[in-house]
Amino acid sequence: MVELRSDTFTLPTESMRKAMAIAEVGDDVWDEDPTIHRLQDRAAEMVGMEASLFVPSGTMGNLCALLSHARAGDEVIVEIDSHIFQNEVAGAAVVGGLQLRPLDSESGRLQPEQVLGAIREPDIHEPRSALLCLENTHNRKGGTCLSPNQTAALCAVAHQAGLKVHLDGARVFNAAVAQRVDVRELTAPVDSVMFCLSKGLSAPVGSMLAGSVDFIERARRMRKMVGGGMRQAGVLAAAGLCALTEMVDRLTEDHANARRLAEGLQGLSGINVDIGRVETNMVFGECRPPVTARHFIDRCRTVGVLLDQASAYRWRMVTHRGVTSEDVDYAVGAIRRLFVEPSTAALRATG
Ligand code: TLP
Repeated sequence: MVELRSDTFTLPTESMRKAMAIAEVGDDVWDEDPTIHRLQDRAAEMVGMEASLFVPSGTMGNLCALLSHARAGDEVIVEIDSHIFQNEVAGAAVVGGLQLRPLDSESGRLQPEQVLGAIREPDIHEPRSALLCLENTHNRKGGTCLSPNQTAALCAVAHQAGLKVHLDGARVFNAAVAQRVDVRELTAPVDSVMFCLSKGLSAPVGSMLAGSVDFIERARRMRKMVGGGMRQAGVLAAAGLCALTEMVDRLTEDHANARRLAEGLQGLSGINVDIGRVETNMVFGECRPPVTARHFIDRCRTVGVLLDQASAYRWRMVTHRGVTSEDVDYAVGAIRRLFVEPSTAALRATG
């Protein structure tokens, strides 16, 4: 099977398994796990922040960030297709009493004027604008990148009006590697950043939330509140340390494979590939009605290619360490054959 559903399917490396086996551990709720301390120090340094916190998932990292920056009744500006708005089970509203204000964008890049227009003046009738959330890379808009300049311009507008900025940087290392910039150029202007160890970086579990010492102190309480205080989790942090030291540079391979995949799938009569948005490790595309994404995905599974559904007609493929360029060539060949075989005439007939 060629696993293109998500980079969350990456398996831990040999060196991670070894590091996990010998990790020194302690009770992290008591802040006494030495391996977690090492990971938190290293992560904070890499993204240029004062401190960081190991959290079980990206979703919990984002939630702790929102709860630490804003209070019930506040408004949080988000991009309409952001993970926080679309894929986090309304946690900000349920747990935090926060109102999310979604703004649409072309390819996931909010414009500073648009953000400025959404920031509220103090008014007794209105919620307080407290926080702007960015997402880099932007998942549902295609794995697209915000540049250092775009990030800085958006932060300037928010900061000027007294808002904080949180970056959902689940794949911020993909963004940095793709743009050949130090990740700090993408994180320096924001007040907090969450990034995932468990996606392209291949660790089995965990994400990091980074920011100022004060912010991380609040986030630590929030993590405990939502049940994310873990005990001897240094076994997981050990894998996270390997992820940060050994897995960042190789992300370029995933990006090259995504491009190879997108180019290979171009020109088929039944699907459109969003080739213009392939900037990192994701390839999105659309089926032409009446063929639905579900139908296409089911057919691909029969030839050993697994992909993910994004909406009724849209699908997503994600490259990662578990997918080689040979796997990509196999997937392209197998999918192309689907469009010409008589048994899959339904796909062909849509051209
Ligand atoms: N994304 C997952 C799914 O939830 C969609 C994936 O397969 O891509 N921010 C962004 C931008 C994400 O893409 C994700 C996960 C998260 C946050 C949440 O991370 P986890 O899964 O660790 O809670």
